[in-house]
Amino acid sequence: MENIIEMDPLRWKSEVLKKYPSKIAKKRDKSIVINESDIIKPIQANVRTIPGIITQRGCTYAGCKGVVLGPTRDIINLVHGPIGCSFYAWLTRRNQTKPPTEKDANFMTYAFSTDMQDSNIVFGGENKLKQAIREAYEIFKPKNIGIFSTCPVGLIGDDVHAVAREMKAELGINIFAFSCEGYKGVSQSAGHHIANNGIFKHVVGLNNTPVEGKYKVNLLGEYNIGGDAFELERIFEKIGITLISTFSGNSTIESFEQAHHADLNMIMCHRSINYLADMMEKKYGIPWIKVNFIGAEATAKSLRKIAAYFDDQELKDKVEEVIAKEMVNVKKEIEVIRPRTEGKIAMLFVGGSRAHHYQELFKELGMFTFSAGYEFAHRDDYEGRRVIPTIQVDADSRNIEELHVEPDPERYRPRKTKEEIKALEAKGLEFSNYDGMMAEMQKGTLVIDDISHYEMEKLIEMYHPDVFCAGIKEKYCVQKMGVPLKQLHSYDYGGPYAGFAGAVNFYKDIDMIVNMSIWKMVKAPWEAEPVIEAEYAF
Ligand code: CFM
Repeated sequence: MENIIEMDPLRWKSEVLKKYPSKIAKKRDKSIVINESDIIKPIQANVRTIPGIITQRGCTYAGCKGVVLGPTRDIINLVHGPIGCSFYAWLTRRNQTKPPTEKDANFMTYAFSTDMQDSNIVFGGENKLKQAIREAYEIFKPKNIGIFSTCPVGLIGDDVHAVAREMKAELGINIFAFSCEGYKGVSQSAGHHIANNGIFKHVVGLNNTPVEGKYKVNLLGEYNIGGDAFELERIFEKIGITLISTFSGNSTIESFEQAHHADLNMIMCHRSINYLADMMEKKYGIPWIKVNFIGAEATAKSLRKIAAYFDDQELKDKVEEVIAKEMVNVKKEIEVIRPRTEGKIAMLFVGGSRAHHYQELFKELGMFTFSAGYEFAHRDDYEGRRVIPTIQVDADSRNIEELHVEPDPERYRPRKTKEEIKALEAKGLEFSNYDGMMAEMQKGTLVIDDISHYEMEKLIEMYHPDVFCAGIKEKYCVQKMGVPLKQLHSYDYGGPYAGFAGAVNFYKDIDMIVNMSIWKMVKAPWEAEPVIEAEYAF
């Protein structure tokens, strides 16, 4: 493992801040933390991006339409707005889906848009939206239509919710709308929250037909990028766990309607979906636990948590049996690969949970994550949920509706008694908690929220990591500096990386990436040619 003292994160930080105008330096200072691990330091997160720093972030519409509802196949996700918003959200996130038969609804391959024009902006777009809904219904006969607002919709004041109500009555199918205008929050994170509220209000609980199964669960915050959900479904099936719904990888609205029958909610990506878990607990009495299926060891640990929760010997035995079987191949592969990846350095800058979860896989490869950060996560994703009561509510977060949820008079059913919960907690099972990323990172590592392009360049210049993980916007800039970039949003068309089979895929891909000799031949501009640097002096 690297000697972190020698890596001198303090020098990196002061060099970076020195370059900024003082006001910006002051602001960035709070978002760059040298980790302590034993004491968790506060980090500034979920605040407005500084214009011009070249953020990695996306918009609120992206978080609502693309991220949370995007992977659900039996709904027409109709974008109310200019065509670009729809075109650039058209399957670019690479989530996959598998309808059971060819006859089952799957609208994911389409892009639906009202294609707003200047005249709609001036005279209003509600009629065009109604027409689009009627047209979509006539052609596809969907059972559900979701309407997604883009920036101009909020600016001109189209009432998408009234249109949804009217069209729902006219067509007799479920139609609901999201006020998820791109500017609604400081990032896609606001869109997650808006999507959670909408699904909770308009979908969850609609179907009361009982669901068969001994161990009934929902998986929240798994989006089937690169087929991750398929691998997890395979594992659950082997064990005999009934997965009612996944929010929202390989999912259907139909399955969300029955989600309230589950006895346990598991949260994978805490950032994007914790609201739904909280609301389902309040309304229906379903407890939630944090899980992570990225990493073979992490997968085993999460499976054991499920078994501990149900506290059933048969399930515990089955879980152990499956882990033992699956680990045979994992161990065989990692033993060969690890000597080649051991001690190498990784950096991870991804949206809101992968920058944490993927550190598990790098650990298994013997690699060291020296720097990591989220694009848009909140302080709780860094520091743990205990800081939630202390997070300042600002104008931007106040903008997002907080639903008031009460126990359902007929359907609220505590899944465990208070005593049972206490006994499980005494055995180490944690409920409604997430400790965040910082607690798991080493002392002296660099945690950076909403990293700027300049900071990214500086990381590469000073540390030359063996692999940099981010997305397509960063990929080619980083690679031109001689450092391979692994996309952790789209997986560069690889994957799955979740579960046991996924871990092995990841080991192999990273082995190839960090040991490819081509990178030694690429020189960054500052290595290849002399650079003249100048500074203003006031
Ligand atoms: Fe959750 Fe995601 Fe992520 Fe995310 Fe995303 Fe994504 Fe992501 Mo891209 S829901 S926070 S908004 S794990 S699309 S599947 S990869 S930034 S780290």
